[in-house]
Amino acid sequence: MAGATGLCAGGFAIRSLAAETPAQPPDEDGYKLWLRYAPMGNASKNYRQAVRQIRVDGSSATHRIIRDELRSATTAMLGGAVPANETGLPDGTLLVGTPDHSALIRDLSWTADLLAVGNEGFLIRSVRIVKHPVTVIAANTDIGALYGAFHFLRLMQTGQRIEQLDIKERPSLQLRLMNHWDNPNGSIERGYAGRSMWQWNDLPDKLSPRYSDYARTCASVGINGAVINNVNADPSILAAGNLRKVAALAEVWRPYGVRMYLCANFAAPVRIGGLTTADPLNQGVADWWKAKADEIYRLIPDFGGFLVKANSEGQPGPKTYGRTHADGANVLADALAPHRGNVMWRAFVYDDDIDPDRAKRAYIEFTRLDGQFRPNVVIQVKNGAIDFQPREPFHPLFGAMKQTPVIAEIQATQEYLGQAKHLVYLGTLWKEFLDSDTHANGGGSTVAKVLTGEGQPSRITGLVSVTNPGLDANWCGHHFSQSNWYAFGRLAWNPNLSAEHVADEWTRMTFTNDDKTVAVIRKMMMTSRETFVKYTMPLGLHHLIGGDHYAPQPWNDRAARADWTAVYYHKAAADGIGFDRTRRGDHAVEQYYPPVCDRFDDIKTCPEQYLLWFHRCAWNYPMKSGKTLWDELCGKYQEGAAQAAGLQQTWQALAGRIDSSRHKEVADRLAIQVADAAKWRDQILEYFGRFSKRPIPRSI
Ligand code: GCV
Repeated sequence: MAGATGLCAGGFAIRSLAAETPAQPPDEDGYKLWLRYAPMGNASKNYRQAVRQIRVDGSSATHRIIRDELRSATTAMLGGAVPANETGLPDGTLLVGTPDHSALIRDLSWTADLLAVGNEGFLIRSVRIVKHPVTVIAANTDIGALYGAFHFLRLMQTGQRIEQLDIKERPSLQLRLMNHWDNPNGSIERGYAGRSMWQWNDLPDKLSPRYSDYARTCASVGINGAVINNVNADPSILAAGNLRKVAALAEVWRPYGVRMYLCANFAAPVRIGGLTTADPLNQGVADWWKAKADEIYRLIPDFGGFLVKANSEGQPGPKTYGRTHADGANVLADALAPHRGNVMWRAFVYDDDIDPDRAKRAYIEFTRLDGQFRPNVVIQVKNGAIDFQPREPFHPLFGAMKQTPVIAEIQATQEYLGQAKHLVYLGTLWKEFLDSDTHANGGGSTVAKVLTGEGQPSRITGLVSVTNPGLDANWCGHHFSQSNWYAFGRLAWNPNLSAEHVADEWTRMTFTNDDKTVAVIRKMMMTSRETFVKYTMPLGLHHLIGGDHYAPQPWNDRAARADWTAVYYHKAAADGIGFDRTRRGDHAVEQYYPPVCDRFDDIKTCPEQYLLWFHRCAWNYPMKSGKTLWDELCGKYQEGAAQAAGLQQTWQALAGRIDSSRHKEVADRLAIQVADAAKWRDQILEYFGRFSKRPIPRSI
C-alpha cells in the first residue's frame, strides 16, 4: 500500500508519499514522549539568530531545571551548543525570570501585564533591551517561568516563528491534576501500560529517575498536581511510614510545580486509626482527621488535599453511618482548611435505592446537598452520567450546582476505548464534552464555561484526568495513547484549544514536523474516536461490555448488580432497542436545563448520536438518512470496522517516515484493533439480529 494514491477502506485519501520519503529516522522507544527535541536540520538556521545565549536569572531548583531544559533542548534542536550564561545580554539572548529575581525583567515595567497572568501564567516577548534584540520569558513565579520556557520550546518544536513574539498566557483552570489508580502492590486499576511507577519498596531513600521525568512531562503541558493512589483507596497510604515515602516523591516534584494529592479511604480512622467508627459527626473522628492532616502538612507543606470515593462500588462513606455526602466531605475539609488544602469529593455514586436508572442517581444525590459543603470542597464529576463510555451526553450535574464548585473528571486511560490496544485520540471526545451547551445560564453556557467559572463564578476550578502512564518504556502502552496525556494537559490549560490544534502539536513534537506526514497522522487521530464509537457503541448505545470493559458482551446479563450488565442499558427485544429516558419514560431528560431537555426529549430533535441513550425505538424507526434503525445500526458497525482497517492502511503508508521501531509497534497494535473491530461488528450484529429478526444489509 505504501506510496499508493487512492481511497483506503477507511475512506480517506492517502497521498503519494513514497516518492518523497525522507531518510529513515533513527529508532526510538517513545520514552521521551513529546520532549524529544529532534534535530531541525536546515530549519534550524531560522532559530539560531533568536537563540544564541540562554540567561535564566535566579538560582532556585526550578531555575536550574529551566536552564537545563532550555540548554539541552536548543542544543539538540539546533545542532550546536547554545551557551547558558547569567551575565551579559548579547543579541539573541533568551532571558528568563521573574521581577523578584531579575533586575532586567523588573526594569521592563511589565507590572500590569504580569499581574494579569497570575501565579502560573507568563509573557513571552521579543524586545530590545539596551538596543539588543532579545526574547524575554517573564512570569511572577518560578513555575510560571518554567511553563513559559516549555511554551517557547513548543513553538520551536512545532516549527513556529519566534522573532516577533508577543504572547500572554495563563491557565483557565486551577486544578489540572493527574489521577492515578495505582495500588500499593504495584498494580494499576484499569492500567494498560505496565506496573505502577511508584516504587514503594525503594522509597523514600531510593528515587527512580522516572519521578522527575514524570514531573517534567507534566510541567511541560501545565499539569500542576497528581493524586497518586487509587480511588478505591488502601487506607494504609495514610500510615506514617508511607507518608514519608509520599513526601519524598512530593519533594522531587515540587520544583516542577506538581503538587501531591492523596486518595483517602473514608474508613481510615477505623482501619488504621484504631477508632471504632468513622462517623463524620463523631468528635473523635474529626480529631483523627485533623491530626492526620497536621501530620501530612508537617511532611508535605504544599500538600494539595484529598480525593475521596465514598459510598460507591463498595467503598466506605458517610452513608454507612446514616450521614450525607456533605457531612463526609466537610469533616475532611475542616481538617485541611487551616492548611489551605481541598477535598475533591467524587460524584461517581449510584446507589440503587436513589432511582432505578443509574444515570439519574448522582444528580439526585448531589443537587439536594448544594449549599451544604464547606468552601474548600469541590465535587468531582465524570464527563458523563454513567462511566467514561465511548460517547455519553454531558453529565447533568454540570451547571446544576449553584453554590458548590464542580470540577470535571475525564479518563485518559482508555478503559472503555480500546485500552492500550486501539488507536483512539480522545481530544475530540473531550472537546465534544467541553463544548456542550448546558444552558445553565442561558445559551452559550458550555461545560467549559461552567468549569472556568465564566458563567457563574466558582471558588475552585479544575479538570482532572484518570491517567495512563505506567512502567512501560513508552509510558502509555500505545504510542498514540501518549497523545491523551498531552491533550489532557493542554485542554486543562486552555479548554478553548481545538482538538485538531492539539493533535497537530503533539504529532509534530512526537513524530515529525514533515507537513505531509503530520496531515495524515492528524487526520487519523481526528477520526479515530468516531471510528471507535461506530464499531463499538454507535447511536447512543452504551455499556455493551462485560467485566474487562474491552470486548463486546451485549449478552452480558449476569453481574453482581443489574447496572453492571449490558442488557440493563440496551434493553434489546423484539419490539426495539434503547433506554427510554424521556418524559414518557423515566424522566432523566428533566435533569437537563431547557432547551437541552426538550431537545433530548423529542425524538425528532434528539441528536442521533444520543438516540438510544434517551429513546427506545422500533427496529424499523426511520432515521434521518432514510434507512431503518436496524439498517443504520448495521451500517455504523460496518463503517467503523472498515475505518479501523483504513487506519491500518494509512499507517502502513507512513513506513519510512516514522522510525521503524515505533512504526512497527503501532502497526502491531493496529492489527489487533482491526481484528477486534471486526469482532465487535460481527458479534454485536449477530446478537441484536436475534431480536430484530432482520437481515444484515451489506452496505460496505
Ligand atoms: C476505580 C469504573 C471502573 C472502576 C473504577 C470506577 C471509579 O467503574 O471500572 O475500575 O474504580 O469506575 O471510577 O471509581
